[in-house]
Amino acid sequence: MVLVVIPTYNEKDNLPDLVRAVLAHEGTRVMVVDDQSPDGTGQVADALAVEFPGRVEVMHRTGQRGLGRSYVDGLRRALQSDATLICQMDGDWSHDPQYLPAMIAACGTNDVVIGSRYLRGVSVVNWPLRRIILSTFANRYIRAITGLRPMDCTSGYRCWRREMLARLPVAAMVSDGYAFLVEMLFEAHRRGARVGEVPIIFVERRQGVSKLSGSVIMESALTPWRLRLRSIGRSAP
Ligand SMILES: Nc1nc2c(ncn2[C@@H]2O[C@H](COP(=O)(O)OP(=O)(O)OP(=O)(O)O)[C@@H](O)[C@H]2O)c(=O)[nH]1
Ligand SMILES: [Mg+2]
Repeated sequence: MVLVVIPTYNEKDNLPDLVRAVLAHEGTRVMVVDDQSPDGTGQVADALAVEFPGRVEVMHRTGQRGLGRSYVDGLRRALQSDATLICQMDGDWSHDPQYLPAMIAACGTNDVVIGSRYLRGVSVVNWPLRRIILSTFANRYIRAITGLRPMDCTSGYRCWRREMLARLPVAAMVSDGYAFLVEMLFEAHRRGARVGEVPIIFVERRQGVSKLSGSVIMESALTPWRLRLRSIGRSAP
């Protein structure tokens, strides 16, 4: 069974079609991790759970909201299920479910597979030039400082082999946003994970608003250095 974890914050217009598109692939289930979205995404997700019994689960988070925290909670709960593969995907259609079969197949020879925007040049649609430059620069920067090899270390579209994910100290991770994604990959790399990449075409969100903020960018700039120091300080368990 493949469990797809989708963190959501104000994605009510995107979620129903997205969940249906994921579930169209045999052997998949969905876990929506909602942070009490003011737009009622949580209720939309509950309705989907009723519509697809046993295939859609909803986690309603309370307390401090955040993408990294939602991943921590969602992935830990996912590890309690019997899923053999655990995927993470944004809820805004930037990560098209059509790529799931290729990513799942690539998990045959990899411990984690990234849905990558930068394998064949830049495959991003509807991003302003400055955001493309920021993202490609960020990836070069991350590779240079951390020693990670993938072309897209900040993609949130990933498929993990359960055993690999279970070895990561997910609960101990402190960063949020993109930095959290880099930290996960870094911890996997330190543990000898085979990291694969599958090309995707990333399309900027159709509806809703972006949550990219200055503090997210600042955290992303500092995290690679923190990870590098960590790898000098101690070896991975
Ligand atoms: N649970 C939860 N999900 C979040 C939070 N912030 C963002 N998300 C979700 O995480 C995914 C990625 O967030 P986005 O806002 O799309 O981030 P982005 O892709 O960098 O920015 P966009 O340009 O808006 O697409 C989406 O599914 C969001 O709904 C949060 O605080 N909590
Ligand atoms: Mg997005």
